[in-house]
Amino acid sequence: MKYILQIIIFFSLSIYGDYFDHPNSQETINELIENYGFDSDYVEEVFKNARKQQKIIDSISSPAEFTWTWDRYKNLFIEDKRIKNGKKFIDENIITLEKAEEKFGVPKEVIVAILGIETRYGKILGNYRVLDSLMTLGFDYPRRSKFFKDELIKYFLLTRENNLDIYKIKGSYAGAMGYGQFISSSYRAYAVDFDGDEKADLFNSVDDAIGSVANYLAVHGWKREGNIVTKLLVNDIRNLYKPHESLSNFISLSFNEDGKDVNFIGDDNFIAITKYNRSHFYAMAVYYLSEEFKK
Ligand SMILES: [Ca+2]
Repeated sequence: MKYILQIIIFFSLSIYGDYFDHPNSQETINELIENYGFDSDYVEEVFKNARKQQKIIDSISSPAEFTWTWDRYKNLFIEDKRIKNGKKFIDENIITLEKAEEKFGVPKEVIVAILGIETRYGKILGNYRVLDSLMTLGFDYPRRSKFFKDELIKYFLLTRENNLDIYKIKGSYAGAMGYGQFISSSYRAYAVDFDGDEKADLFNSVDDAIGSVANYLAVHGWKREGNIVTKLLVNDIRNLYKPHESLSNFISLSFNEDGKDVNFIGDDNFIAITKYNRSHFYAMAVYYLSEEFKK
């Protein structure tokens, strides 16, 4: 009897532990109804159907980019299968990739490296309902609550504008979606239609995904023909970058590779990649993977 009671309590909590009555959600609920014109019954239903997922909070608290060593991170992303599938992806999408390279100035290898690192070229789009991720992080993760509450509002808008099912879309623990793992605000701002059907669809259109990644980088400072990183053979930036070249943005980087410190200069295009994901590990992995495709 006691055991059955525990089961009943467990299921009650998981069914009724919704976000409509959550003490932190009221302001966002009002904003959606009053500022953005969503129907109050619809908002209530959506908030009641969202689920808190502890795994989401656990995952965001220890991201690989900031807890792993560079060697471990690099080995995860720069490996044979991902390289082989990336080359295959380039062959299969060469016309679209060349069109994107021409229009946005971003090399095809870089676009494909990002898609490969984000989702294995669209194979793994994430297992969390975006709705649950944004509610959990918006209302139960105080450290970044403002950011994720804002993304939740953008998610409501995105699903309305693009006629998407707000309950069904899945993504990363942080609410990133589709081939290139765009969060809602990025999707609305930088996704482009690149296959000509007048809709930016980052879930089903490979062409739109390719164009949107390139557009994102172009908007965030990518320079056509620019550098990503330069490996330093001497540990002295001044020998390479003379004052007359000071117009270029760059950052100095140091990575421990196989027990040795290796120094690089990260140039404008490295910085542009960090706007996609602010981790230096991430940007360096994109660079390494893109170079593998050229071999
Ligand atoms: Ca399209």
